[in-house]
Amino acid sequence: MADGIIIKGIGGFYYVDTGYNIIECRARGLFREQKIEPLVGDRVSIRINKDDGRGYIEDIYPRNTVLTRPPIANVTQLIIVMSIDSPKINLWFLDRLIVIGHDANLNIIICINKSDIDDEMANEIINMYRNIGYETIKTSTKTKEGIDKLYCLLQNQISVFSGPSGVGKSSLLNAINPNLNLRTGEISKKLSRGKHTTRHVELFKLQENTYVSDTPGFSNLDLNHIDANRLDTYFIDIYRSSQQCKFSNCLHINEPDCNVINEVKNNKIYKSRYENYVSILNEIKNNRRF
Ligand SMILES: Nc1nc2c(ncn2[C@@H]2O[C@H](COP(=O)(O)OP(=O)(O)O)[C@@H](O)[C@H]2O)c(=O)[nH]1
Ligand SMILES: [Mg+2]
Ligand SMILES: [Zn+2]
Repeated sequence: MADGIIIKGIGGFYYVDTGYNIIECRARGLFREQKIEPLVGDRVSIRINKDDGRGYIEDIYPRNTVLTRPPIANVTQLIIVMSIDSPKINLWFLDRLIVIGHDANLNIIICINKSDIDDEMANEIINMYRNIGYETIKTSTKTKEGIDKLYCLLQNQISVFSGPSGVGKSSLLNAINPNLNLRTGEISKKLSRGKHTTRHVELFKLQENTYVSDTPGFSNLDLNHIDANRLDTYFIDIYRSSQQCKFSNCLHINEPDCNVINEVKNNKIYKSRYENYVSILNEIKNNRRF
Protein backbone atom coordinates (compact mmCIF):
# COMPACT_ATOMS: atom_id res chain seq x y z
CA MET A 1 0.00 0.00 0.00
CA ALA A 2 1.07 3.55 -0.69
CA ASP A 3 -0.43 7.02 -0.63
CA GLY A 4 -0.26 9.42 -3.52
CA ILE A 5 -2.01 12.04 -5.57
CA ILE A 6 -3.68 11.53 -8.95
CA ILE A 7 -1.92 13.76 -11.45
CA LYS A 8 -3.57 12.54 -14.65
CA GLY A 9 -6.45 10.36 -15.78
CA ILE A 10 -6.78 8.96 -19.29
CA GLY A 11 -9.09 6.24 -20.56
CA GLY A 12 -9.73 4.59 -17.23
CA PHE A 13 -6.11 4.82 -16.10
CA TYR A 14 -5.04 7.07 -13.28
CA TYR A 15 -1.47 8.17 -12.80
CA VAL A 16 -0.65 8.41 -9.13
CA ASP A 17 2.38 10.28 -7.86
CA THR A 18 3.57 8.58 -4.67
CA GLY A 19 6.47 10.97 -4.14
CA TYR A 20 8.91 8.32 -5.37
CA ASN A 21 7.43 7.41 -8.73
CA ILE A 22 4.33 7.55 -10.87
CA ILE A 23 2.17 4.43 -10.72
CA GLU A 24 -0.36 3.61 -13.43
CA CYS A 25 -3.53 2.59 -11.63
CA ARG A 26 -7.05 1.43 -12.24
CA ALA A 27 -9.88 2.28 -9.91
CA ARG A 28 -11.49 -0.51 -7.96
CA GLY A 29 -14.84 -1.67 -9.37
CA LEU A 30 -16.37 -0.55 -6.13
CA PHE A 31 -16.00 3.10 -7.13
CA ARG A 32 -17.93 2.51 -10.32
CA GLU A 33 -20.72 0.79 -8.42
CA GLN A 34 -20.90 3.72 -6.02
CA LYS A 35 -20.67 6.15 -8.96
CA ILE A 36 -17.58 7.75 -7.48
CA GLU A 37 -15.17 8.96 -10.08
CA PRO A 38 -11.60 9.54 -8.99
CA LEU A 39 -10.48 13.05 -9.92
CA VAL A 40 -7.14 14.54 -10.74
CA GLY A 41 -5.95 16.05 -7.47
CA ASP A 42 -7.46 13.30 -5.35
CA ARG A 43 -5.29 11.98 -2.56
CA VAL A 44 -5.55 8.24 -2.75
CA SER A 45 -4.37 5.05 -1.20
CA ILE A 46 -3.18 2.47 -3.74
CA ARG A 47 -2.15 -1.15 -3.80
CA ILE A 48 0.75 -1.92 -6.12
CA ASN A 49 1.11 -5.26 -7.94
CA LYS A 50 4.58 -6.70 -7.41
CA ASP A 51 4.63 -8.35 -10.88
CA ASP A 52 3.99 -5.43 -13.21
CA GLY A 53 4.33 -2.34 -11.00
CA ARG A 54 0.79 -1.25 -11.74
CA GLY A 55 -1.74 -0.53 -9.07
CA TYR A 56 -5.30 -0.22 -7.89
CA ILE A 57 -6.87 2.78 -6.22
CA GLU A 58 -8.23 1.43 -2.96
CA ASP A 59 -9.40 4.56 -1.25
CA ILE A 60 -9.99 8.24 -1.94
CA TYR A 61 -9.31 10.60 0.94
CA PRO A 62 -11.92 13.29 1.65
CA ARG A 63 -11.68 16.22 -0.75
CA ASN A 64 -11.12 19.75 0.50
CA THR A 65 -12.39 21.39 -2.68
CA VAL A 66 -13.84 20.19 -5.96
CA LEU A 67 -13.78 22.20 -9.16
CA THR A 68 -15.99 21.01 -11.99
CA ARG A 69 -14.45 23.02 -14.79
CA PRO A 70 -11.72 21.91 -14.88
CA PRO A 71 -12.53 18.77 -12.88
CA ILE A 72 -9.81 18.84 -10.22
CA ALA A 73 -10.00 18.05 -6.51
CA ASN A 74 -8.11 19.75 -3.70
CA VAL A 75 -7.15 22.88 -5.63
CA THR A 76 -6.08 25.53 -3.14
CA GLN A 77 -5.24 28.50 -5.30
CA LEU A 78 -6.43 30.29 -8.42
CA ILE A 79 -3.90 32.27 -10.41
CA ILE A 80 -5.88 34.66 -12.59
CA VAL A 81 -3.72 35.75 -15.50
CA MET A 82 -4.46 38.81 -17.62
CA SER A 83 -2.19 40.47 -20.14
CA ILE A 84 -1.67 44.14 -20.82
CA ASP A 85 -2.11 43.67 -24.56
CA SER A 86 -2.76 40.87 -27.08
CA PRO A 87 -5.28 40.24 -25.67
CA LYS A 88 -6.11 43.56 -24.02
CA ILE A 89 -6.90 43.52 -20.34
CA ASN A 90 -10.50 42.61 -19.61
CA LEU A 91 -11.67 43.73 -16.15
CA TRP A 92 -15.09 42.20 -16.68
CA PHE A 93 -13.51 38.79 -17.21
CA LEU A 94 -11.11 39.40 -14.32
CA ASP A 95 -13.89 40.27 -11.87
CA ARG A 96 -15.88 37.21 -12.95
CA LEU A 97 -12.92 34.93 -12.33
CA ILE A 98 -12.47 36.53 -8.90
CA VAL A 99 -16.09 35.69 -8.08
CA ILE A 100 -15.57 32.11 -9.25
CA GLY A 101 -12.44 31.85 -7.11
CA HIS A 102 -14.21 33.08 -3.98
CA ASP A 103 -17.17 30.83 -4.69
CA ALA A 104 -14.83 27.83 -4.85
CA ASN A 105 -13.08 28.99 -1.68
CA LEU A 106 -9.69 29.36 -3.34
CA ASN A 107 -6.83 31.65 -2.51
CA ILE A 108 -6.74 34.20 -5.32
CA ILE A 109 -3.67 35.73 -6.95
CA ILE A 110 -3.97 38.24 -9.76
CA CYS A 111 -1.13 38.06 -12.23
CA ILE A 112 -0.72 40.84 -14.78
CA ASN A 113 1.51 39.47 -17.54
CA LYS A 114 3.30 41.05 -20.52
CA SER A 115 4.47 44.02 -18.44
CA ASP A 116 7.18 44.44 -21.09
CA ILE A 117 4.52 45.83 -23.44
CA ASP A 118 3.38 48.70 -21.18
CA ASP A 119 4.81 48.79 -17.69
CA GLU A 120 2.88 51.90 -16.68
CA MET A 121 -0.44 50.34 -17.51
CA ALA A 122 0.54 47.13 -15.75
CA ASN A 123 1.31 49.18 -12.62
CA GLU A 124 -2.05 50.86 -12.81
CA ILE A 125 -3.95 47.58 -12.79
CA ILE A 126 -1.68 46.11 -10.13
CA ASN A 127 -2.22 49.13 -7.87
CA MET A 128 -5.95 49.03 -8.40
CA TYR A 129 -6.35 45.42 -7.35
CA ARG A 130 -3.79 45.74 -4.57
CA ASN A 131 -5.81 48.67 -3.18
CA ILE A 132 -8.92 46.52 -3.29
CA GLY A 133 -7.03 43.96 -1.22
CA TYR A 134 -5.81 41.25 -3.56
CA GLU A 135 -2.43 39.66 -3.81
CA THR A 136 -1.06 40.76 -7.16
CA ILE A 137 2.00 40.04 -9.22
CA LYS A 138 3.39 41.73 -12.30
CA THR A 139 5.16 39.42 -14.72
CA SER A 140 6.80 39.20 -18.10
CA THR A 141 8.12 36.05 -19.69
CA LYS A 142 10.24 38.28 -21.94
CA THR A 143 12.08 40.25 -19.23
CA LYS A 144 11.51 37.53 -16.56
CA GLU A 145 10.05 40.14 -14.22
CA GLY A 146 8.13 38.49 -11.39
CA ILE A 147 8.89 34.90 -12.41
CA ASP A 148 10.81 34.07 -9.22
CA LYS A 149 8.12 35.65 -7.07
CA LEU A 150 5.41 33.74 -8.91
CA TYR A 151 7.30 30.52 -8.27
CA CYS A 152 7.42 31.38 -4.56
CA LEU A 153 3.68 32.00 -4.47
CA LEU A 154 3.05 28.52 -5.86
CA GLN A 155 4.92 26.70 -3.08
CA ASN A 156 2.90 24.07 -1.19
CA GLN A 157 -0.23 24.82 -3.20
CA ILE A 158 -2.24 23.14 -5.91
CA SER A 159 -2.72 26.04 -8.29
CA VAL A 160 -4.92 26.40 -11.33
CA PHE A 161 -3.95 29.00 -13.92
CA SER A 162 -6.92 30.67 -15.51
CA GLY A 163 -7.54 33.57 -17.84
CA PRO A 164 -8.27 34.30 -21.48
CA SER A 165 -6.45 32.42 -24.18
CA GLY A 166 -3.20 34.06 -25.23
CA VAL A 167 -2.41 35.94 -21.99
CA GLY A 168 0.65 33.75 -21.41
CA LYS A 169 -0.42 31.08 -18.90
CA SER A 170 1.59 28.31 -20.53
CA SER A 171 4.52 30.66 -21.16
CA LEU A 172 4.61 31.59 -17.46
CA LEU A 173 4.70 27.93 -16.43
CA ASN A 174 7.46 27.24 -18.94
CA ALA A 175 9.40 30.21 -17.56
CA ILE A 176 9.09 28.74 -14.06
CA ASN A 177 10.11 25.30 -15.22
CA PRO A 178 11.36 24.84 -18.80
CA ASN A 179 11.05 21.05 -18.41
CA LEU A 180 7.28 21.40 -18.59
CA ASN A 181 7.68 22.27 -22.25
CA LEU A 182 4.04 23.31 -22.59
CA ARG A 183 2.75 24.36 -25.95
CA THR A 184 2.34 28.10 -26.36
CA GLY A 185 0.82 30.39 -28.93
CA GLU A 186 -2.50 30.48 -30.69
CA ILE A 187 -1.66 27.57 -32.97
CA SER A 188 -2.09 25.00 -30.23
CA LYS A 189 -5.65 26.18 -29.74
CA LYS A 190 -6.49 25.71 -33.43
CA LEU A 191 -4.99 22.25 -33.49
CA SER A 192 -7.04 21.10 -30.54
CA ARG A 193 -10.22 22.21 -32.26
CA GLY A 194 -10.01 19.12 -34.43
CA LYS A 195 -10.72 15.59 -33.31
CA HIS A 196 -9.21 15.87 -29.88
CA THR A 197 -11.56 18.35 -28.32
CA THR A 198 -11.49 16.65 -24.93
CA ARG A 199 -8.33 18.01 -23.43
CA HIS A 200 -7.12 15.95 -20.56
CA VAL A 201 -6.62 17.44 -17.17
CA GLU A 202 -3.17 17.15 -15.71
CA LEU A 203 -1.31 18.37 -12.67
CA PHE A 204 2.36 19.16 -13.08
CA LYS A 205 4.64 18.74 -10.12
CA LEU A 206 6.99 21.66 -9.58
CA GLN A 207 8.35 20.16 -6.40
CA GLU A 208 7.18 18.22 -3.36
CA ASN A 209 3.63 19.33 -2.45
CA THR A 210 3.56 21.87 -5.25
CA TYR A 211 1.39 21.23 -8.29
CA VAL A 212 0.05 23.38 -11.10
CA SER A 213 -2.57 22.88 -13.75
CA ASP A 214 -2.47 24.56 -17.13
CA THR A 215 -5.96 23.41 -18.07
CA PRO A 216 -7.79 26.31 -19.64
CA GLY A 217 -10.80 26.04 -17.40
CA PHE A 218 -13.78 28.16 -16.58
CA SER A 219 -14.64 28.61 -20.24
CA ASN A 220 -18.21 28.50 -19.08
CA LEU A 221 -18.29 31.36 -16.63
CA ASP A 222 -21.66 30.39 -15.28
CA LEU A 223 -22.47 32.21 -12.06
CA ASN A 224 -26.17 31.43 -11.87
CA HIS A 225 -25.86 29.13 -8.90
CA ILE A 226 -24.64 32.03 -6.77
CA ASP A 227 -27.15 33.55 -4.36
CA ALA A 228 -27.86 37.16 -5.36
CA ASN A 229 -27.81 38.17 -1.70
CA ARG A 230 -24.35 36.78 -1.26
CA LEU A 231 -22.76 38.18 -4.41
CA ASP A 232 -21.41 41.23 -2.57
CA THR A 233 -19.34 38.97 -0.30
CA TYR A 234 -17.42 38.01 -3.45
CA PHE A 235 -16.57 41.66 -4.16
CA ILE A 236 -14.41 42.38 -1.12
CA ASP A 237 -14.32 46.15 -1.68
CA ILE A 238 -18.11 46.36 -2.00
CA TYR A 239 -18.58 44.03 0.93
CA ARG A 240 -16.36 46.16 3.18
CA SER A 241 -18.34 49.22 2.30
CA SER A 242 -21.70 47.44 2.67
CA GLN A 243 -21.15 47.10 6.42
CA GLN A 244 -22.41 50.67 6.67
CA CYS A 245 -25.48 50.27 4.48
CA LYS A 246 -28.72 50.98 6.30
CA PHE A 247 -30.29 47.65 5.39
CA SER A 248 -28.47 44.42 6.04
CA ASN A 249 -30.06 42.88 2.93
CA CYS A 250 -29.08 45.87 0.77
CA LEU A 251 -28.18 44.86 -2.80
CA HIS A 252 -26.65 48.32 -3.44
CA ILE A 253 -28.82 49.19 -6.41
CA ASN A 254 -31.30 51.86 -5.32
CA GLU A 255 -31.88 51.28 -1.61
CA PRO A 256 -31.92 54.33 0.68
CA ASP A 257 -28.75 55.09 2.66
CA CYS A 258 -26.66 52.66 0.68
CA ASN A 259 -23.04 53.26 1.60
CA VAL A 260 -21.82 51.42 -1.50
CA ILE A 261 -23.62 53.81 -3.85
CA ASN A 262 -22.19 56.72 -1.82
CA GLU A 263 -18.66 55.41 -2.08
CA VAL A 264 -19.00 54.82 -5.82
CA LYS A 265 -20.06 58.45 -6.16
CA ASN A 266 -17.11 59.57 -4.04
CA ASN A 267 -14.71 57.42 -6.07
CA LYS A 268 -13.85 55.27 -3.09
CA ILE A 269 -15.02 52.20 -4.96
CA TYR A 270 -13.76 51.75 -8.52
CA LYS A 271 -16.49 52.31 -11.12
CA SER A 272 -15.60 49.20 -13.10
CA ARG A 273 -15.89 47.06 -9.98
CA TYR A 274 -19.34 48.39 -9.19
CA GLU A 275 -20.47 48.06 -12.81
CA ASN A 276 -19.30 44.46 -12.94
CA TYR A 277 -21.04 43.75 -9.66
CA VAL A 278 -24.31 45.17 -11.01
CA SER A 279 -23.99 43.31 -14.29
CA ILE A 280 -23.40 39.96 -12.57
CA LEU A 281 -26.21 40.65 -10.11
CA ASN A 282 -28.66 41.32 -12.96
CA GLU A 283 -27.53 38.24 -14.75
CA ILE A 284 -28.11 36.07 -11.67
CA LYS A 285 -31.53 37.60 -11.06
CA ASN A 286 -32.64 37.25 -14.69
CA ASN A 287 -31.57 33.65 -14.95
CA ARG A 288 -33.13 32.45 -11.75
CA ARG A 289 -35.84 29.95 -12.51
CA PHE A 290 -38.21 29.14 -9.72
N1 LIG B 1 5.27 40.39 -25.01
C1 LIG B 1 5.01 39.29 -24.30
N2 LIG B 1 4.47 38.19 -24.91
C2 LIG B 1 4.22 37.09 -24.15
C3 LIG B 1 4.51 37.06 -22.76
N3 LIG B 1 4.13 35.84 -22.29
C4 LIG B 1 3.62 35.16 -23.34
N4 LIG B 1 3.69 35.89 -24.47
C5 LIG B 1 3.24 35.48 -25.80
O1 LIG B 1 1.81 35.38 -25.82
C6 LIG B 1 1.40 34.32 -26.68
C7 LIG B 1 0.43 33.40 -25.95
O2 LIG B 1 1.13 32.74 -24.91
P1 LIG B 1 0.58 31.39 -24.24
O3 LIG B 1 1.53 31.05 -23.14
O4 LIG B 1 0.34 30.35 -25.27
O5 LIG B 1 -0.82 31.88 -23.65
P2 LIG B 1 -1.98 31.00 -22.98
O6 LIG B 1 -3.02 30.78 -24.05
O7 LIG B 1 -2.52 31.85 -21.89
O8 LIG B 1 -1.37 29.74 -22.48
C8 LIG B 1 2.66 33.62 -27.15
O9 LIG B 1 2.95 34.07 -28.45
C9 LIG B 1 3.73 34.09 -26.17
O10 LIG B 1 5.01 34.14 -26.74
C10 LIG B 1 5.09 38.23 -22.15
O11 LIG B 1 5.38 38.29 -20.96
N5 LIG B 1 5.30 39.30 -22.98
MG1 LIG C 1 -1.84 27.75 -22.87
ZN1 LIG D 1 -25.91 49.05 -0.03
